[in-house]
Amino acid sequence: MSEPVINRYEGNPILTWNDVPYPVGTVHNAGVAKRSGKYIMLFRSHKYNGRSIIGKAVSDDGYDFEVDEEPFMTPAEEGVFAEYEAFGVEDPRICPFEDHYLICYSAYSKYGVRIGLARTDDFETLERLAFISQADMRNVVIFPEKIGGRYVRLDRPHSEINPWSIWISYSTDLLHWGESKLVIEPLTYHWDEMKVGPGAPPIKTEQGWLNIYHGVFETMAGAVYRLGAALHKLDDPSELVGIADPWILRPEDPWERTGYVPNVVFTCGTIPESDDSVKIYWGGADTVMCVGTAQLSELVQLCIDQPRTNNSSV
Ligand code: BMA
Repeated sequence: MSEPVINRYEGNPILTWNDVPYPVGTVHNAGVAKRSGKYIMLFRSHKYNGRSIIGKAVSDDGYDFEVDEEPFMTPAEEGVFAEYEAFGVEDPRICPFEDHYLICYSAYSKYGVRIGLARTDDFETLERLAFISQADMRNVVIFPEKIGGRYVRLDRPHSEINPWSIWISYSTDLLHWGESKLVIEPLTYHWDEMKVGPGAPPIKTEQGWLNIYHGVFETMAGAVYRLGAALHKLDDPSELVGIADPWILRPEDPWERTGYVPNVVFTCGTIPESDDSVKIYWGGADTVMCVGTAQLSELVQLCIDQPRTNNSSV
């Protein structure tokens, strides 16, 4: 079985800390959106004190990005947001919803990591709306439309008992979430046996919601982060059509295998195009940004034709 459902762009890495006009040590785990024909990337960077901020870069073609002179989002300086963002803001996911872009980001503080929700219409100004989880929660993506009259999200609470898994939650106002239910568990002695988490916001296809997620396997040389694909039912995404058995991307290029955290490919965003192709963006080794393309129909078919046969973690 071959894995090249994703074709790496020959110009990778497409963005590094050298492209950033203010002092940072990394450029990774970026959310992406397409607005008025331009590709907007919100990327995470470590400052020289090890804490993270979010920068913005813009491109005409999705490959060649230019970074703004100043960071897009830094920890809030007052109020409740300041208290819970004191250690940094990380891993933004841009979730298009009607005329807005909802941004789910990880807020770190001495209390742990929780999810902040912000909104922008133009990527010039940003409005923080609320924290939409307690600690400890990471990796939240909001579906691009209401399902059954409610907002829906995939999320990833931490648990000491169950391996870290992908859950689904619902809301009527975007701010209060509940009715949470586990949907994808890591699978024992599989490439994602240690933990899984949502990656990019789900993509609507005729056969279901395509969820490109990350899975982690612990080795003698540390954890390896890869990407996988799952297909959720359109009218009830708590039900799965199938979870592809093989991974769709693994650390392979030198800048994915070595860097700040070795052996990591980690996605926070994709751009589905009108011709069935999808641009998938990922951080390499928590250090640089990369991109590749895949055919949406191939990813969907992989979930249907090569599903896991056993979905239990034990
Ligand atoms: C996860 C998150 C990501 C990071 C990954 C690999 O737990 O912290 O931001 O990319 O680890 O280090």
